[in-house]
Amino acid sequence: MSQPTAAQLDEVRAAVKKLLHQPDYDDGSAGPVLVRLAWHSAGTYDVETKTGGSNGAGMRWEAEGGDPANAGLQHARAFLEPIKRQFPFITYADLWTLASVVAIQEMGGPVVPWKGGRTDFVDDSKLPPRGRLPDAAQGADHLRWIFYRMGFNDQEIVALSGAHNLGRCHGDRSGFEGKWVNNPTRFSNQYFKLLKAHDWKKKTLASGIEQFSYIDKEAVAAGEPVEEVELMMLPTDMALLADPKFKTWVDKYADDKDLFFEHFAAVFAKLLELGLERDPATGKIINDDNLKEGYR
Ligand code: ZEM
Repeated sequence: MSQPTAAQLDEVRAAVKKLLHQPDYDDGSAGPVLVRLAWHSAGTYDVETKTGGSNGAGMRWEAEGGDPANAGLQHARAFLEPIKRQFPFITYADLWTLASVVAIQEMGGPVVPWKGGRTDFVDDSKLPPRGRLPDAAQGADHLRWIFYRMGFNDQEIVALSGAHNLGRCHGDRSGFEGKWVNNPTRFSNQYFKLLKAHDWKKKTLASGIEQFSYIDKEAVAAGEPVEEVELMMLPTDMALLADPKFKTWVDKYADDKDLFFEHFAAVFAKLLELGLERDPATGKIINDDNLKEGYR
């Protein structure tokens, strides 16, 4: 099947923009969960075996979509389904990744370069195994183990983690609860600033899950409900502070929003391209088994 034209892709971008505003969902935007969908679609990549990655859109199958690590991402896929139906020329794998870069930009973030041409698996025979995505209950060693496997370095791990400016944790999805920043639908470097600024206290949820919490006591004294002003960090977020090499980058990104935006755009683009080899002249993907086998 031929690639969508630039004009067709602009129509898809416009449709994604329109869909972001969701007054009845979470904090009023589909943006954060769309970003997480793209991240989890790509973050299964393994440099050694060259398996996983955003190509194929494997989360449509139970083996990948039903991975507990992907709980909640059916909401993101459902948001995009009408767009897929309206614009059948775009593959799911392209749509999921394109939607994330549109969302990031619309939420005030950087322009992330995006390239298309991904195909969709026609069955579930090529899905990556479960267990390749990070576990938030772990520390710095685990982060390195997971992200080095994708081909990222320490600086890139910290830059990517800045996506936790967006969205929230849902008790019924990951077991963790709450948001990292006060305005979770606005992309910024606030996550790094707050990570450094506050005295984060360990908090054990009723489920027994441990996370970190900060409550703005002045706001509570001024009458704000605690649920509104409580912010959270995952154990893996705290690991960025505790590990001296990660901390260097937390400091830089907290101080310099432009640097963070520049690095985030580069590393998020790299994430979305994991596993794709392109012809440098045409940009066409040249290592896609789906294409070899005559799939679209
Ligand atoms: Zn997240 N992430 N993530 N992340 N993430 C959650 C939510 C979001 C980790 C993690 O366990 C969790 C990256 C890296 C890592 C987003 C983007 C990116 C949640 C809450 C958890 C538990 C899920 C829920 O309950 O709904 C861990 C351990 C990471 C290792 C560093 C990277 C990289 C991301 C993109 C570049 C986003 C946008 C959300 C918010 C989703 C939403 O629905 O609001």
